[in-house]
Amino acid sequence: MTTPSPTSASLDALARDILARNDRGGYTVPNEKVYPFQWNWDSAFVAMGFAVLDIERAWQELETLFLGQWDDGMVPSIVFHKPAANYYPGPSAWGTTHEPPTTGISQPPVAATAARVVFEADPDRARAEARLRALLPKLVASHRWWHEIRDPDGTGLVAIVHPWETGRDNSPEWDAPLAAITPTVDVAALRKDKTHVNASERPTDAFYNRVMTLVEEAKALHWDGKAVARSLSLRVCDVGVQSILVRADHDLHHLATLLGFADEAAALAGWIERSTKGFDRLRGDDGIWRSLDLRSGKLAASVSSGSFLPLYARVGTREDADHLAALLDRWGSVTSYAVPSSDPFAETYDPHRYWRGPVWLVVNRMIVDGFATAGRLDVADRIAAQSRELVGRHGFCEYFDPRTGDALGGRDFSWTAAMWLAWLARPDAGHAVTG
Ligand code: 9WN
Repeated sequence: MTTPSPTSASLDALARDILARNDRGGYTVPNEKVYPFQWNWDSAFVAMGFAVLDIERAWQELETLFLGQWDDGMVPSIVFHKPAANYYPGPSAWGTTHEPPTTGISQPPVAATAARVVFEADPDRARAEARLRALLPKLVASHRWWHEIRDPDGTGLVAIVHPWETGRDNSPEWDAPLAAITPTVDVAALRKDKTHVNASERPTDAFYNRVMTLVEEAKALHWDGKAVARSLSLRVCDVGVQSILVRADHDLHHLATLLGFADEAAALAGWIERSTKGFDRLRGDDGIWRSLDLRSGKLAASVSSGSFLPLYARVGTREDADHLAALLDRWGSVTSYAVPSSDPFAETYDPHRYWRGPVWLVVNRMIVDGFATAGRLDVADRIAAQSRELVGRHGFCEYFDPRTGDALGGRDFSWTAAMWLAWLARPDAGHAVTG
């Protein structure tokens, strides 16, 4: 006897239930066991999910995230609103001074794009304008932080100084930059993640020792933004963060113009122009965009799901989209589900280990937007159909095996549920995340 596949309505109900269970009152934890705090880009995607359920709650998700914003504009990767013992590195490992406690690094800036989604979904125009008016200066400050503190020489390429800032933590793109670091700490025994998730699906101890070495370096600089940007042992332009930022610049520019924030709109227009040109330096000889090690000057040896994101940033032409579609077809000859987080033909590929192979639906959401906008609706539809099938067959897990679709990582995951509600359950909602 075969198990009947769940209906769209029952998946909707499950997704709503996951968000309700992971709601901590004003913010949502990505997963109650593995990640018990508020994460930056998770919350932005979750706000898109709430936008179809409860607009008030969607605004709150973003507002609560910005309670963690630093004076220099940075929005941290994690806000530790309440203590929880089951995560390492928790507040004490970071040595930062903000209240509520936070990490000292950021994450892909999806928040402005999410704010546009929530704003456009809000049926109460007066409320929407009031909420956005309050949030907009904070969003602009966070973009200024990326474009100025993280690009101190105005090159048009923003730097990440820690792999966790990319959100694609252990992607093979960071292998070479990380290999240049001599670990000064051994944190293997402090890790909690391996008690919740199979160790073969998580980053290695060697990775953790190096990334925590970077945290120690930043602590010694008292987390001074400019000093951190210039002198940490890792400095990379992640094609993913660069793309997500430029896309969010476009969304924020649209919102600033709409609400009459003229100076902010002008600043955003300047950043968009400069950063769009920056993408030229990220192209490999084969025309595919890659991350760039800003210390060694070398492009990443491997191609990742991040390489598709310039289309989401509205960078590139139809020809670029065709070229990337052909690459995806090649990857599809050895996988069943798009988009593997890393090149399945590379030696570094691992279909189970986190960002070295598995499929993540939030990244698929952005890649679909990019292909559709560049005119490749066929590719966008195919990725969306495969994403729908992943959830229907394997549930709302953190990430999926690109060959079998098997559920990996944490279960009952907030952003996977949000992507169902905001995107996959609504095939009529269009392909683009925003306008
Ligand atoms: C470190 C919460 C986060 C995501 C990241 C994902 C993972 C954390 C970890 O979980 O990172 O920030 O401990 O592994 O890589 O993208 O935001 O879901």
